[in-house]
Amino acid sequence: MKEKKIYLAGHKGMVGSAIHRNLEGKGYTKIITKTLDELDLIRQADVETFFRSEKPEVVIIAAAKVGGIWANNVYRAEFLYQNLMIESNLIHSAFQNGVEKLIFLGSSCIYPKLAPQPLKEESLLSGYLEYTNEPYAIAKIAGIKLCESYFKQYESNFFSAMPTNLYGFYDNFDLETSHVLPALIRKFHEAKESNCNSVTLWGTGTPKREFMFVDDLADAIVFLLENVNANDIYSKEISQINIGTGEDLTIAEAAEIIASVVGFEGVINYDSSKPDGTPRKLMDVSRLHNLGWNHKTSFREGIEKTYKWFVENKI
Ligand code: GFB
Repeated sequence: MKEKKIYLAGHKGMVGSAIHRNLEGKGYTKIITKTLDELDLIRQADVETFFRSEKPEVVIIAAAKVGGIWANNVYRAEFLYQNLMIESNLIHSAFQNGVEKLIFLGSSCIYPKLAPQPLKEESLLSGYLEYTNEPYAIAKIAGIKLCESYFKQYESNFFSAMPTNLYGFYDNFDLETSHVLPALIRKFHEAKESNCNSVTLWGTGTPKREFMFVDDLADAIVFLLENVNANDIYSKEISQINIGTGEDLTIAEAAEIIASVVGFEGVINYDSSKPDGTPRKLMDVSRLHNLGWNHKTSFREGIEKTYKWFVENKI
């Protein structure tokens, strides 16, 4: 696999940059990347021209329009349209140009809001989605089904991996559009630095989330690249494979740990006028474990690494 020409779509984002680091660390040298200025993945003709000229042998789709609960709930049309266009253009051009293997990334929000926990791959499409991220989830489910359909109709070696909530280096720390963990890191840091004695978080703090450090996710993706093919997934009557830690905690518990790492000792308040989102989304990762891969970074260790990076790079 190391001799293959790999196109890594979305290499500048938190996930893409982590996969890039992991590939380079393992000795991959033929990694093709394109910035948004060089290639707008929403423009089908440009994507087709790129694939015809570059002819990648492998494609990893880490490019997407992403964000936390507030961004998903507000920019609903952008999340649906942009993610549909990005995945459709990349998956179809990969098929047209005979790409040997493609891995598509989604998110644990594709599962029904109230599906039995932990979430099994088989529970996809078994119930209603969480309202706040329904557009993004529908786009990602469409991408999953597109990969599966190219496999079933043309035997394309295209499959999907569904990571749990992620955090780490190069995350988005904007307080409106970010996911919860970078928002908490920044809120506690700024409160500590300004000697403010209280921080207000969204919702009630009671929802549970599973969080994976992004470098572990990247390692899992490269593990799948080197050890798994589409038939290994679809022959098990599932459409995608879960990637997670198998452990979750409440937002309030995560906040306490982050406050402790940052050194914030004030009061944590909750604004229940803001949405809680889905009550829980712990993924069943037994299939990934049975394949021989496990995460390495504990929650506290990942937060410590991320906070150190935040202080060194974002202040
Ligand atoms: O990561 P997050 O924004 O999205 O987490 P989801 C939201 C949870 O954290 C909610 C609470 O329960 C929020 O009430 N929270 C508390 C906060 N304070 C904050 C804060 O300051 N900022 C944010 N963002 N949340 C996303 C999906 O769901 O998960 C995406 O919308 C994607 O599509 C992503 O699937 C992985 O975990 O609820």
